[in-house]
Amino acid sequence: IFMAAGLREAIENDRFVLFCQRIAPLQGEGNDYLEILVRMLGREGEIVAPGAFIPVAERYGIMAGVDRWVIERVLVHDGERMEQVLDGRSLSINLSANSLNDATFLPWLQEILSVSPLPPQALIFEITETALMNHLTLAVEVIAELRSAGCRIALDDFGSGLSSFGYLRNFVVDIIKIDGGFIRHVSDNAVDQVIVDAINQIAQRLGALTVAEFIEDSASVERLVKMGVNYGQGYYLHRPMPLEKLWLE
Ligand code: G
Ligand code: G
Ligand code: NA
Ligand code: MN
Repeated sequence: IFMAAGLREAIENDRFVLFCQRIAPLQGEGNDYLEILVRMLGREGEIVAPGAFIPVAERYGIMAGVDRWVIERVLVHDGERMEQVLDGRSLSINLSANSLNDATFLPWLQEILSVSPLPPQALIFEITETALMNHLTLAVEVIAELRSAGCRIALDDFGSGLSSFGYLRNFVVDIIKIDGGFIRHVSDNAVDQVIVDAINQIAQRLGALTVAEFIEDSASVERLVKMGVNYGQGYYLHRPMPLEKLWLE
C-alpha cells in the first residue's frame, strides 16, 4: 500500500524518466530500432527499476496510467524530435496488462496516434504473456485494431510462461522476443540452444521476426547469427541509456 501511494504520487508529479535501448539486426545490414524503458524517480531522486514497481502498479491497476504517461511523452510531447532522431527507424513501446484490459485504452491510443508526428508504421507495441492472460478477448481486439492501424505487435519474454505457444493461435504477431532466460547461456548450454533454435524456426514459419534478449557476450551473438535470429538486444550490444542522451545523437 505504501508503494501504491508512492506510485500514485509519482504519476501526479511526473516522476518518471525514460530510457531507451537499441535493438540491433543480427543478419546483414538492416536498421536498428529502439525500445522505450521507463524508470521511476524515488523521493530522493534515486532511480527505481521497473521490476520493483511494475508488479505493484499492475496489482493496484495504476500501471495503465504509467503506460499513458510514457506514450503521451514519447509520441506527443517529444514526438517531433523523436521522429527526427529515429529517421525512419522503428520505436518499441511496452504495454502492461492494465492497458490491454482497459476498454478506454484503445480509443485513447487512436487519438494519440492521430496527433503524433510518428507514423503508426514506425511503432511496435510489446506485450507479455501475463498481460494476455487476464482478459484475452479484449486484448485480442486491441491487438487486431493496432495491427490494422499499421502498428506492429511484439510478444515479449516469449517462452517464459506456461502457454506461450497457445497465444500464437489467438492472434498474429509480427515479432517474437525470445525470453532472455534462454539466451544468457545459449553459447554453451545445449538445451537452451535447442529451445532457442526451435522457437526461432516456429517464429520464422509463422512469418514473425525474432529478437534475442539479454545478449551478454560475443559467443552468444555468433550462435544466434548462425541460428538465423533476426535481431539482438542486450548489454553486450547496447546498454539502456537515458532519452536525454538520445537527443544529443
Ligand atoms: O528495463 P528493465 O529491464 O528494468 O524492465 C523490466 C521490465 O519492465 C521489462 O519487462 C519491460 O518490458 C518492462 N517495462 C519497461 N518499460 C516499460 C513501460 O514503459 N511500460 C510497461 N508496461 N512496461 C515496461
Ligand atoms: O521485459 P523486457 O524484455 O522489456 O525487459 C527489457 C529489460 O531487460 C530492460 O529493462 C533492460 O534493462 C534489461 N536488459 C537489457 N539487456 C539486458 C542484458 O543483456 N542482460 C540483462 N540481464 N538485462 C538486460
Ligand atoms: Na519489453
Ligand atoms: Mn522482454
